[in-house]
Amino acid sequence: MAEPIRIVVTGAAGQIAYSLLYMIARGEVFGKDQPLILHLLDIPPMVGVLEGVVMELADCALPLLREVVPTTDPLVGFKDVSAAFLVGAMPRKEGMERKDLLSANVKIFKVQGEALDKVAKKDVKVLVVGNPANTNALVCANYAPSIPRENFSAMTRLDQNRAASQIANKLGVSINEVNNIIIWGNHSSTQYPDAAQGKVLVKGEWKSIAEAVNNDAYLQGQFIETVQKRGAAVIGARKMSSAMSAAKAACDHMHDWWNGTAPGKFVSMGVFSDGSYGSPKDVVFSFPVEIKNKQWKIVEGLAISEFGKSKLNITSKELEEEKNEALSVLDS
Ligand code: NAX
Repeated sequence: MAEPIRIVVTGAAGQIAYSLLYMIARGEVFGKDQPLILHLLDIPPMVGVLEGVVMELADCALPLLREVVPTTDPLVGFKDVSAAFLVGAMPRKEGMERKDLLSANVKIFKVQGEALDKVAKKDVKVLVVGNPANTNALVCANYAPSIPRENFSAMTRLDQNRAASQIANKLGVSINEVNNIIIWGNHSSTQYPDAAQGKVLVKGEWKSIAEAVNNDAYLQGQFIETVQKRGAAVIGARKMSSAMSAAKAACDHMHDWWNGTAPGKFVSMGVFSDGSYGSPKDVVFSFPVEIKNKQWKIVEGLAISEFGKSKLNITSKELEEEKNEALSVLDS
């Protein structure tokens, strides 16, 4: 069997981590023959809860899990890690403005970027889940200059999974018969879920989703709104934000980054923009990507409709604003 690799989950005492840690430790991301050492990072008030999580992981009796390292010190949490799930973040509290949330999180991701820079493996793969995920990933990467910035990404896979599930349901097919739906831009309500490029398997043949659904009003209206507002709908029903589905999406994201995508298939990831599709450069923007040898590549040459372009402009503008706000917090 291979040597164990070290994986860190931050926000390890929180609700997403509660599902995520189990999925990782079962081998669903790095493979069923890859032993793991899990680092659990949270903040000092959560030490007691963290102890409970450590006990439960032990009680799961998982053969791949060689060691668990609970800590509140980022320099211990990030030491020698090969992959990092940055889930922990300051939650939005009542009366808090978006700016206040951004400001609190920018500071957290600065500290974590610096710690990754100092002690993580230089080829570490970093997935930011904590919101505002795209801008947090940008900040984190900027404070880890010795790690290539291609190694930092933000999660829009939950949005992609939500979108695929809507389409599968609409067409009465199973989820693995729906491919290549794209989430463009920010993981926020300005994101553009784009099913037009997607494919669906109908009677043994891959067809365009636009053709199979044959209802532009739905694809440009209800479908987009449902995906954009799904997080709020879950909170409305559960009184807590998405956790199980967020953990599954984080696993899907890292799994595909680690193992690659099948030929002809692409997935959405928030990555550093090179200006593709008219997006602003140097923000973390969700694109369709193909992955080979743990390297992602933006899928180029897709046709974007006028409707799509207007949606891309909205989310681009928001990401630029967030970036400027983050920079002003860091300068102050
Ligand atoms: P919880 O509040 O249950 O857990 C967050 C945990 O992070 C807490 O245990 C807290 O103590 C810890 N934490 C706070 N600051 C920390 C720091 N500096 N270092 C380490 N740990 C720290 O939130 P949960 O429901 O698990 O959600 C976590 C984050 O995911 C939130 O920011 C949330 O907005 C974001 N989400 C992102 C999604 C995405 O698709 N990108 C979807 C799901 C989720 O809403």
